[in-house]
Amino acid sequence: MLTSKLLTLVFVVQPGRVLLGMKKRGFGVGKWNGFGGKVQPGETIEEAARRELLEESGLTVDTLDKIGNIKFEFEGDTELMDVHVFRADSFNGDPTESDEMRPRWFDWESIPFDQMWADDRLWFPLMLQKKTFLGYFKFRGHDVILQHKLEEVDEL
Ligand code: 8OG
Repeated sequence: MLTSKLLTLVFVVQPGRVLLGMKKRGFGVGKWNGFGGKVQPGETIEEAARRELLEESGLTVDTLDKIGNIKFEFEGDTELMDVHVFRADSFNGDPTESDEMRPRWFDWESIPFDQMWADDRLWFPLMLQKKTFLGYFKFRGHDVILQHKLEEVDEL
């Protein structure tokens, strides 16, 4: 039977550029990604998203928009990762390196997909166009997508 783990993922987006962080340790080390992590007991998903964004990038935001939900299955693993994706179009503070992440702005034209999770190049265009989406990806190891579904939805 599959169990699932709730996670968050936040992208700070400005006209023409997006803030990514280089993951310095743990799951996804060496990849550029948004900011996020596990939802802790007693927290809402949005509270967790704000906490991780602050811990990993030093930023706070006034508004977080729910933009996607992606479920990841890893072959041979019974725990599904249920990732709630948010987007913020304005922020407070200066992006600051943390133990976990080294933040950097990327132009939309030069997003480093070769150094990101393989699924990201499929749904990033939707996220950048503010389209809401549902996704499912089954991985073999951390690089090979065995199966996937991705659909745009009116609301989450
Ligand atoms: O707490 P931890 O850093 O382990 O949380 C993992 C983070 O990685 C969390 O923000 C969710 C995110 N994440 C996955 N899989 C994928 C993926 O395939 N693409 C992207 N962009 N992020 C992912 O767990």
